Amino acid sequence: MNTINNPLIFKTMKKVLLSIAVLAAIGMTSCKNQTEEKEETTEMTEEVKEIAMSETTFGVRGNCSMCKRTIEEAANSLEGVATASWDVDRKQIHVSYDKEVVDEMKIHKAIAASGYDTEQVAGDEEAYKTLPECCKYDHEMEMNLAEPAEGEEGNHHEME
Ligand SMILES: [Cu+2]
Repeated sequence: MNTINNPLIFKTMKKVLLSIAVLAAIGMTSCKNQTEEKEETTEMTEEVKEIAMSETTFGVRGNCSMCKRTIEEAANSLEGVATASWDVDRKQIHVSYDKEVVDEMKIHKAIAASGYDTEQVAGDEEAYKTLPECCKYDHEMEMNLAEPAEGEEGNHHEME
């Protein structure tokens, strides 16, 4: 009577047992892989990985080198992201990633969660509030610029 009365406990136990089973299965397959496929596949998996790597470039707002660190860390924190490099002049990030593991929208969302606007996902407001003052970028800022900001170029010409 008691156990039937409490479906929550039953459900939780089921969940726990299921995760143990899954973990055991993963453990078993990875051991198997290590012993059986060790020598044969080393070369092949490297090749496959290279082919699977995708590249993307999209706009991300930000001000300075601290923004750069936060933005890149957010992208790099995702499993499947190989490299992430944000360009302060172009307000643009370049990411290479394994599309079998992570998709582009996840990268947008991770950056947005750290407080930064991407061209597809608005930055999380709470995270934005915790950014250092110098990093509180303008939400109207142009991003995805083809060339570095004109102001700097102009100054160089005046100097000549
Ligand atoms: Cu900054």
